[in-house]
Amino acid sequence: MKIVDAKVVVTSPGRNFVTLKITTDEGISGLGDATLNGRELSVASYLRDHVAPLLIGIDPHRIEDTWQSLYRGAYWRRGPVTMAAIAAVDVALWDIKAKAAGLPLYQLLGGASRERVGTYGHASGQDIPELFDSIRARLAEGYPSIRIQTGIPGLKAVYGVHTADHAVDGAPIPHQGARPLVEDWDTSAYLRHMPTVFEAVRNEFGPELPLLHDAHHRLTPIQAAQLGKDLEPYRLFWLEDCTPAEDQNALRLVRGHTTTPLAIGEVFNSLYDYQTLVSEKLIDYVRSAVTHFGGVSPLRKLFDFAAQHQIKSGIHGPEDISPVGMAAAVHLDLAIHNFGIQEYSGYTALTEEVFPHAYTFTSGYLHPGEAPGIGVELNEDLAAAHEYKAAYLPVNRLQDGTVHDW
Ligand code: KDG
Ligand code: MG
Repeated sequence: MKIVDAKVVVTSPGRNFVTLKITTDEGISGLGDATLNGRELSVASYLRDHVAPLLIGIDPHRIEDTWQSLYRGAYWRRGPVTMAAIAAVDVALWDIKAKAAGLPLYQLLGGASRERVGTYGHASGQDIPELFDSIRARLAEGYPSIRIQTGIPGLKAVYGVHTADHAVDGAPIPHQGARPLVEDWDTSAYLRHMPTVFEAVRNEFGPELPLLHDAHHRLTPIQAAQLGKDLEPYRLFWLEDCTPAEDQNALRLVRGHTTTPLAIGEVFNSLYDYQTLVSEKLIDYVRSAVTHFGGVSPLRKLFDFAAQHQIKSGIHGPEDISPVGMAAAVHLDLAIHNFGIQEYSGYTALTEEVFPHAYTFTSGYLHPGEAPGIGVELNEDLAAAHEYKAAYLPVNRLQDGTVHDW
């Protein structure tokens, strides 16, 4: 079998997605997700201009060799753009291999280690009553675990909380527009408020509901240690991204002070980003997505490394991972032994139409389905009808105007 075409499709059925479609001379094609929120066109160009020409004529079954040649052969290693592009190739080749074998991808990864894949959904509210309503809505949808985010008294817009009036500083509607929205932040107010939120949620919903929280890289190590200690009575499933992700040593300090479980890694793109964290058991869950970590091949290696240290998976899965990236994640989730949880917030109806898929979401649990490959199609006509629209993640500023981590 030989690759005869590698095509990049950028579509925006509500938000931007970058998809790679690799076609072979035997008529089998495979899809990979290369979406990088807010920097989509750079990955599209990397694939179109620098990777696609290298793929033509090669044997799609040589997944590891192709991965290594794209990684080592470019000389410039790692980084989100490179690794999202390599991820798309890797997943498209796994899709082709599994289709050629007539098997769903999870069978090639060792077969099912469980019957279904447990997820967590997102609940948020400007205040506690609104948060309670949102938790009730997620519970009604069947989610077994819930991430909670709230507004902070005195702040207008905070990560994870969707407001009707998101147009802070006159910026256009959320996500779409030529410039990012600006959110505001006050770490002391946040640190005072969060324990009261968890106390209220535990009082209302009881001790059993698994609760997660994302601090979105906003704390110093000692602030994170303080928050972890303050949240210990509420027995979180995990506290995510408590410090900026680049500094692995920061987690050593946090870990030394708190037993609140820690998750990190959605912005990582290499096994090397985890070397200290995993080998010193400084975290409990690895958060990387197939889409941003170079694909199924390296993520599988990360999970095996993590397993030696009793660390579990918690694959990143918000709406900016396309259904192609989500499908690849669900196959891995089903197959690996050290699965922890899968983030899943669903997609708009239009996105589901652009990417019809075999995976199912039933009462809070995902299953990859039995279609050969990863089990996702791309409706190219519908994709073409929804062109790329410039859209950016917000930036965060302290109340004196200083830029802070978002
Ligand atoms: O593109 C950035 C988002 O994926 C991120 O903000 C979502 O933190 C996130 C999460 O945990 O889903
Ligand atoms: Mg996160």
